[in-house]
Amino acid sequence: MRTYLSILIVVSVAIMVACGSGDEAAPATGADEVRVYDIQGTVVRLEPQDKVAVIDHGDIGDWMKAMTMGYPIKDDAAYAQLAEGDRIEGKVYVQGLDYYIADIHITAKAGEE
Ligand SMILES: [Cu+2]
Repeated sequence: MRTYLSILIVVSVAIMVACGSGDEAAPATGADEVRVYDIQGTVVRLEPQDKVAVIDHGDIGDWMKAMTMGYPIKDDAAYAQLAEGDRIEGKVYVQGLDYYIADIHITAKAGEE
């Protein structure tokens, strides 16, 4: 019984160590390097509480097909300029599962061509 318990503890510690080192090793591998893509689309909705713009966009490189989805925008001034219906272009910064839009230009204000 003591032997069984000892093995259980050793295995548990080994698992914890393995998980811990995995987390630490992730950044060093470069697997989560930042990738940058062009995005073009139309603002269909703004969610100011989250500083998210829901954008109906075309294909984004090899990262995402054309769809309508929300993108965080970190730059307060850039976010404040946006209105629903604006056509925009900019850059999507992708790192792992994280992404946001920056370098935004409004190519046509809502209601204009
Ligand atoms: Cu998407």
